[in-house]
Amino acid sequence: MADAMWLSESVARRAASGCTFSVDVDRVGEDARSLRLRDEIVRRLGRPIVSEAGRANVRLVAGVTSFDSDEAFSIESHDGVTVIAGNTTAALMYGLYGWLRRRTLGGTPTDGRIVSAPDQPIRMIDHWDQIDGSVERGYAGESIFFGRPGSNVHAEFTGFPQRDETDAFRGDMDRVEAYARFLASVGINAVCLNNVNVRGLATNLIADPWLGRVAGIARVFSSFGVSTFLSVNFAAPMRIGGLGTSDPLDPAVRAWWAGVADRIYERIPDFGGFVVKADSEGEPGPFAYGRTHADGANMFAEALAPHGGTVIWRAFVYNCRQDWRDRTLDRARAAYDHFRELDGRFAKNAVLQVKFGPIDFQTREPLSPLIGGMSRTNLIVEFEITAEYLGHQIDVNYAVPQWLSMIHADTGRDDADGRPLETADYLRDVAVDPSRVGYAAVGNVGMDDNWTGHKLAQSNLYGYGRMCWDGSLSAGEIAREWTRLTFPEADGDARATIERILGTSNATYERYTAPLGVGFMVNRNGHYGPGVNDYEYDRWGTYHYADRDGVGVDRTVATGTGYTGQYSPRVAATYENLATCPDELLLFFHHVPYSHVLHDGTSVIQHIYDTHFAGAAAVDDYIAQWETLAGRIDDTAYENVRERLQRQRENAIAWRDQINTYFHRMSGVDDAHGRVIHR
Ligand code: GCW
Repeated sequence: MADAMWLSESVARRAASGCTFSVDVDRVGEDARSLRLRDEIVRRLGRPIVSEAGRANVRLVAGVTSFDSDEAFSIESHDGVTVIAGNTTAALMYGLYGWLRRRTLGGTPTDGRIVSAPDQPIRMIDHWDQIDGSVERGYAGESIFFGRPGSNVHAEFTGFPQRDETDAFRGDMDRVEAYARFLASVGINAVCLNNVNVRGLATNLIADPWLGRVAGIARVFSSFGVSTFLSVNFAAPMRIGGLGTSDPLDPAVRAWWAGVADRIYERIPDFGGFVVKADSEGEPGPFAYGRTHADGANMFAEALAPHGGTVIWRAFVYNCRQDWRDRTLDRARAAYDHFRELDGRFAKNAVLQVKFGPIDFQTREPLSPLIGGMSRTNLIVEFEITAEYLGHQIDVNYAVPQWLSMIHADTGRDDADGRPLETADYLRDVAVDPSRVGYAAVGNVGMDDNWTGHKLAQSNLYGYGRMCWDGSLSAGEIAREWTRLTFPEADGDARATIERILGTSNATYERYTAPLGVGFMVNRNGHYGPGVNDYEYDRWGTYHYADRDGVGVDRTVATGTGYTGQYSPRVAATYENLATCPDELLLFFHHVPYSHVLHDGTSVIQHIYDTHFAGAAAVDDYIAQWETLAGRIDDTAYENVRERLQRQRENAIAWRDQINTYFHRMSGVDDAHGRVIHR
């Protein structure tokens, strides 16, 4: 039986104990959702629903507020009666979970009113799940949606053998339902089921017979207010449609996609739309026909528009056949170079999805210059919850501090009153359709008992959802909430220990891995563990250029690749100038000698040694702190993290020693404190 994530049934029941509910959703015609809402109260909370509101002490009322948002809710309590109100049943679901969370955290005033509305209209999880049951960059077991044809994994979870070899679906709808509940409970409202690399039979998910199975999953999500998207293959008209071209301006191709969309919406009336990775890392796209990304995106937009659907077009486009010998090439420039000139040319129901940084979800990157560079385009900022570059859910890494720093970063643009716009507000400012902007993140769950492999990695999924809803929360507040909801049995000290580990974990990981924003010194392909030169002479465009004198990538306008020039003058000046460039991004923007002195007075080489020793030592400290929790938290969670911390320790030592030795050999400079650096 799978482990519960936050707000387990027993915790939720405790929060609702003694309450009687009434549900008034008559003015909202969303039957599946109101059934679900009632079911959540009766079955999950074990509480009765009474027909007369006057006899209930918790009253859920839809359709009576004047909120702008159909997802906003209010919770108002007076004299022992609580009214949860919103425009729609989905809003009531958020309200119910918000109320349960507040009750559990001890934050519900007995008298008073709170109103809560989401910061971002699109709050999405992208799955990189494949129909053979594997998950690209997944570290928590097989896909919760798809199962390997022919494997008995499928039979084990459904209780019946697969009907035929082409049935790629796992069919474990209890798991899907539990997942949908977790997502709804933190306010996620969209999910894409399959990997953006749409290979082989996955191309067929948009058509019968598989579409029917997709619809079954979509119905569960929809009942929780979550709409379903599919990733599609740009070349599908040729691969499965029998056409001789996939040219986005060809009328037959457009008609084919329109037909696909029509059939999907017959089955899934609230289908979200398509996610497309095109002309990226070998995936097909409009370039084959001399067309632009806007031509490609707008073709899908046209097919989806009659149904209210959205196409999400990824901006992760770069030359992955780069020649390392050519130092003028710079992968960081790619997204801006490709998409800036297309600003204003995307349809109203098209959204450009931009990774938060210009490279690829590294431990430290600046905000992508496209976020700030566009002025008339719907944008989604993309994050990666699955810990591809952040320790594979073996190393503890609560990444919320990093993501928050991205949504609060200065985009370099100003609002009408001349105040700098942070990411969240900027998205609204440049939207063509303000209901079509937001955040997406690659999910981190799988079939592992605890969903995320590392118990503490659940905090990232939770934290991402909370951040999408309320960007004003701090990383510490989110960690506190998650710890309390997840370890209800733990005493205050135990919880403080867990929060301390979470709160420092992202910085710790950064310390023992690649220094000062240089990035990508990872093991080739797998991306776990050190591989200082694994990408140095390769085609992927991610280099550190270390030599005997110095290290880093010169991305300045004055002497480098000119990348800094993609930012607005204010932001560009900060990065261009060695004196103002933040130390943590120094090697991202500049090639400097090892003797270069950082703002804290340490040289670059000494900083590398210091942080690598400190990072590895912090892991020993985590182990000692964790061991104090034995018997004070759930045993399974305790053992899971204890085991992962041992593996993290090995990883941290490998990083520390390889990085320190590499830079010692390169620079010939000894550690000022005489610690062991292997020769
Ligand atoms: O970081 C890279 C990953 C690929 C991924 C790609 C992307 C889905 O290594 O596995 O492919 O990003 O975002 O498209």
